[in-house]
Amino acid sequence: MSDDIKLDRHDDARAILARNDRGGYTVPTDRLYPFQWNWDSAFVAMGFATFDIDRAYRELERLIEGQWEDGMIPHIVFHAPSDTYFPGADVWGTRHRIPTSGITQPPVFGMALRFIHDAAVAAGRQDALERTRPLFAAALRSHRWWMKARDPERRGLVAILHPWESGSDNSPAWDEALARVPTTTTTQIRRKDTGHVDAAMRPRDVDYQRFIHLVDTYRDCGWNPEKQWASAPFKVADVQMTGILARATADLIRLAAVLGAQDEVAELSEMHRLLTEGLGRRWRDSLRRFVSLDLVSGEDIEAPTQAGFIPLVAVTLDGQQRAAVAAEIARWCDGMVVSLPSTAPFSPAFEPKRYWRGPVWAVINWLMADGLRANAMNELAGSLERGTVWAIEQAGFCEYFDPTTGEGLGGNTFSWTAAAYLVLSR
Ligand code: 9WN
Repeated sequence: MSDDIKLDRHDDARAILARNDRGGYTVPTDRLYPFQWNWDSAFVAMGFATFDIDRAYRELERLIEGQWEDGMIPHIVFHAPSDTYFPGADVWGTRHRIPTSGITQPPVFGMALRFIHDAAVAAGRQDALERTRPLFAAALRSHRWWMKARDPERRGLVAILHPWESGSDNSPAWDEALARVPTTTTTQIRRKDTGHVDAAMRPRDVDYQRFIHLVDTYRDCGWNPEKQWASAPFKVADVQMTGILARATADLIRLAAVLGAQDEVAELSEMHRLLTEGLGRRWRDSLRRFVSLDLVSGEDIEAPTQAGFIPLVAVTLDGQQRAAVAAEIARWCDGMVVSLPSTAPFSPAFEPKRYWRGPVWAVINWLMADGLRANAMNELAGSLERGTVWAIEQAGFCEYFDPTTGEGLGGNTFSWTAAAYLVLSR
């Protein structure tokens, strides 16, 4: 790695964010994803915070324009029409004043808010508290929604009702649970993604049939959370989602303290206790990682995906667990040009070019490095960060990378890859 030419791409990264700016919010990339996506925007906001605090706050402010009355922050906010993406606003049929999708995505929002607040304070911004306060209120409402709507049985684990919610759409983690979902749809499927990107790097048609079957089902529930919970044919208590929620909750506790919101500190601390205890019960010694729970079958989901390590952002491992995680990650990285593959290369499900079934994602490495560092595994964290920066410098700001070759894949000029570069190469 050290023999390659080192390229400084900070200016390029900022230029990508500027180019994908649509007026205070950032699209993930032009055409392929022409709206505001929830967790993309949270990562992007942190990227902005490295050089433009106002714009960082603005990204989150625009995202919560889509927040529902019940507190959910939708996974897509359709601020302006575009016909280059399927499924568009008409398919979702939701009733918010700005059209949105009807499902959510990982709540990186709380993490981003703390990151931006700290950056604002470090920059000596007098208006930091004033800017942070309403966003904190929105984040708190969304965390309450998560606990109520997605952990009604109080397991200390939040569930996804659609693979798109996980952000890891066609991960092998969902294969068994998704196989139970019928392929019939009332909505006509008109994929646009495969017109922008090679179909071999995208989810398959049968995945889309099931994705849209789920959208049809929940739209028929009028997007009511209780009805959806009762009729969901796909329901997974996801350790990646829960890990991010728990970590964001810890970040909100810190912000609540700074804002002098004592009742909220207590409320969030209870939430945090529930979630970290829930995660603790999902650790498996034999697999050397955490496992999600299929709430329809009651079975552990053992497919080896990156999700198994994400709880490190929220939980403190003991010495034995740390050694186990280090050994398991080394096994996944063995022989790879770029790590961490999103599916273990020794798994039969591994496909190095197909979306969430193998490729490396910069924002996943960002979370991984964060979690490893929080667990005092600094060397491994540094190596994942350097590997990510190197991959971007060699291949560009691609959506994801082939771990076996380092080739850049999917969409180009990707906002969250640019944000990851800005943050990880600081
Ligand atoms: C569906 C925008 C999003 C990311 C997801 C990624 C992909 C959408 C799609 O793109 O999902 O939400 O149409 O494939 O899987 O993580 O937020 O970049």
